[in-house]
Amino acid sequence: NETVHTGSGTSTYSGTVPLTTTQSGSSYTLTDGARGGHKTYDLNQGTDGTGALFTNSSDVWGAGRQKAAVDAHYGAAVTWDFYKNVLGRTGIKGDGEGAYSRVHYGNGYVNAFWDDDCFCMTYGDGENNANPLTSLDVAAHEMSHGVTSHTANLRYSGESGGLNEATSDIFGTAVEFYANNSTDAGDYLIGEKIDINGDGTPLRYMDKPSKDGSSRDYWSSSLGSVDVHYSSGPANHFFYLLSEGSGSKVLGGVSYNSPTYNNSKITGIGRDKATKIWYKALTTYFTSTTNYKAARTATLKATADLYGSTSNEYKTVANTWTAINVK
Ligand code: ASN
Ligand code: ZN
Ligand code: CA
Repeated sequence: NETVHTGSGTSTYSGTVPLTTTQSGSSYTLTDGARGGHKTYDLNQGTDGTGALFTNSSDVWGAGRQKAAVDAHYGAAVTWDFYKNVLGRTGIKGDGEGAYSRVHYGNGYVNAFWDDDCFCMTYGDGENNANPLTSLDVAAHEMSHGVTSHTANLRYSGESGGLNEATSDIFGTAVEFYANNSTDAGDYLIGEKIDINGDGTPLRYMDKPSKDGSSRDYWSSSLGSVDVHYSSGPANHFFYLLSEGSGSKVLGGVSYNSPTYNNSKITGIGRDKATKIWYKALTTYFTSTTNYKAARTATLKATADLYGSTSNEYKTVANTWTAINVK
């Protein structure tokens, strides 16, 4: 008889976390029976198939190869809970079906990815297999690619590709704040835990995306020709400005300083409203070819639906697009 259990695990990046597991005979597996049966597998440095389902003799996890799996299994659960409890979406497709995670992909593989074909997310172990790419914001970023695929299906190139990437950064960040984990309380940085640059700096910054050396802060006519992980910059910047406003701010010990294209001053409407506006736009008005200009129109429609077209929220959304040079 298989039963749903709450175990616990020592993660790589989020401290000690609860894990939803399944008891099978005298052992336990990383199978989340409360979230569509989401499973976590060990690829053991392989690059195809599912490898082995994580199995343990007790419900206390985190030794050796399990450590990255704890992050991945926890990240999928928190992301599931965020979509369900904050946005009213049950599972990636909204139908309650779980996905699965694969950890220890390849050798020294410095990436993580979502794949529509397997309906699964996969994590490398990073340089020298020393820093798995399993932090909570990265897990939520990858799982959110699944949500985008099954909603607006933003084409992964040009401006729509940048909006696709930004959608994953936006919800990855919203999940981190939602989790309010003691070692991972939430910030507007992406991948700050995985040390992908080897010097402790994050992969991306939402307050001022150009701090990474490649991302754009503002829309321009050349935006569609840059890599989608850099053309996401203006939309990430939009989300930061809409949530927190322009100028300097210290939040949870992190300093932010967010400029505007027209030197306008934006007063944020808060992250929760910004998150709901983006999600409503994504699931109601974005299409596979939505570009930045169309995203402005779509989020304004979403804001009118949620808060009315004479609301402060509506005016702030309009002013914030203008502040990243989308008119
Ligand atoms: N980690 C990357 C991402 O999710 C993989 C890719 O380039 N698609 O964006
Ligand atoms: Zn991505
Ligand atoms: Ca983060």
